[in-house]
Amino acid sequence: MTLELFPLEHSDEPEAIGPGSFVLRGFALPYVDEILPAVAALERCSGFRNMITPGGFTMSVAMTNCGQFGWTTDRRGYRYTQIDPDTGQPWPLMPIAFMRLAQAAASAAGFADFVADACLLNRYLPGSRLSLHQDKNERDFAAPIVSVSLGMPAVFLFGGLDRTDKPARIPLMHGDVVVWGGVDRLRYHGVMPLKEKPHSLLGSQRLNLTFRKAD
Ligand code: MD3
Ligand code: FE
Repeated sequence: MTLELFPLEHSDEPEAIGPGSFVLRGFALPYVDEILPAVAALERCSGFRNMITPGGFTMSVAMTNCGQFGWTTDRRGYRYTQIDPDTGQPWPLMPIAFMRLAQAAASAAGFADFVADACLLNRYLPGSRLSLHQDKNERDFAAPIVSVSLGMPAVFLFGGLDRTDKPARIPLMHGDVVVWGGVDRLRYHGVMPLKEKPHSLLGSQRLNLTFRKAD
């Protein structure tokens, strides 16, 4: 039997939170020094903005995208576009470091050959939240979604396939990566309002990068 010196502190193994979902604690840490300047560069082309839902509400999470496709919402609905509606230009190219991180994380969770064609970047400020929803604007639910958490910690809500299923609460910290696939791909999920606990590197914000195969 192996000695578990710090059983609650750390694990190098993917931690299953569902039959097809795995938390990789700290997996993105070696990539942070490449990711942050890349985010700063791409947001100079396509800046973070608070989008409007089809119901007319302004989202508290600010979003932008990179890659061939970007997720947007306005009064006309939720969809993926190749053009940033704010600039009239294509979304910024997906940085190579983003591609490598997404592919390595998917592979570590057992999803081989994941090639993301879309990366949605979510910026949370204290109080920002994401209410329970499903991600179903992608064409093919066979591919997983890879999400990277940076900056302030958040409590992720992991529900079921029915909106009324009671969600599990999963704390996500700076550097954590979650891979969501298989039978979990259409589970309801959300993020609790962000608490003010400034992060040493990112200050009073949380950044989440979600890699998808949209097309
Ligand atoms: C679970 N973002 O952008 S991680 C989203 O932290 C979104 O910003 C959250 O939900 C965030 O749509 C949560 C991403 C995530 C994405 C897809 C999922 C979690 C998922 C699909 C099924 C289950
Ligand atoms: Fe989502």
